[in-house]
Amino acid sequence: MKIDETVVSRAIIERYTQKLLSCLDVDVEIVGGGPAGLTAAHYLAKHGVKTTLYERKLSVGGGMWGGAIMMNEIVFQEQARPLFEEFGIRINPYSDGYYTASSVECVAALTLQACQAGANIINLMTVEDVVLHEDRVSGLVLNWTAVDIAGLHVDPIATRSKYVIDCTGHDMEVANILSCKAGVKLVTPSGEPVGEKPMWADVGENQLIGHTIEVYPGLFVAGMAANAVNGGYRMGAIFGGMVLSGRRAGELILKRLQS
Ligand code: 48F
Repeated sequence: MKIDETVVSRAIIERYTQKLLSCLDVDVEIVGGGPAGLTAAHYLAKHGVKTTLYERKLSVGGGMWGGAIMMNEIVFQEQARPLFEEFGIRINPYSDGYYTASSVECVAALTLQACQAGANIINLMTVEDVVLHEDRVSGLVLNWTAVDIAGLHVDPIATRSKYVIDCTGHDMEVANILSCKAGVKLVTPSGEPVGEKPMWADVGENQLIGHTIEVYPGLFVAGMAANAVNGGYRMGAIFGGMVLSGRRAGELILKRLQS
């Protein structure tokens, strides 16, 4: 077979354009492709929910790749074991109730499962704002990360969705944008993004499910963003809570969509 360069180019342009067009109006948009976002994307897509995940960087995985201090092993606790097993990850018991796994294998497995469940993952795209219609988050405002990094004055595009999940980690970017730009009150102790407390892994992990909530109509928070928005403790290098929180956000939204 003779390879025609223009066919290759056309295939990429056409297929990407089709994909992006199909993301303009969806059920759920997830901002951030760390462990929480990927788990939520997998859960929702698996249940037939039209889901898009936007990731600013070239690669999804967020803080998972580096384990802790760049040692690429992650630790999780007993409660999260069934989820890691469901993703097909090989897990190693460490000591009573603690498990380890390769961080690289975890990112690969979560990403593959989310894609194969039917979630659309759009990397290299930065969420720079939300669409706010009648006191409800109703979509996202997107621009290429390259435009953002270059500081170019180029207008963004906007999408529509029924729910958005802020999975942007410690920076809780979507909640911050909403609070700063719209000045609205969030369902947090202060009405604003509170900011995370110092490290207390046990308490932080236990707070996470309770902090995985709808903080404003149409906007859920999950993963580290959930603890950050609600003033929870950071839990450092343990990842069980991240996947459990991502799944929890998926469960809450699925219930809403079904009711
Ligand atoms: O930080 P990240 O991995 O968040 P997470 O899923 O997991 C937290 C853990 O990695 C770790 C921890 C464990 O105890 O505390 O920190 O809550 O992933 C967040 C992702 O969001 C992307 C960012 O590049 C990262 O991959 N992101 C952040 N802001 C934006 C964004 C944005 N405005 N638009 C698109 N992506």
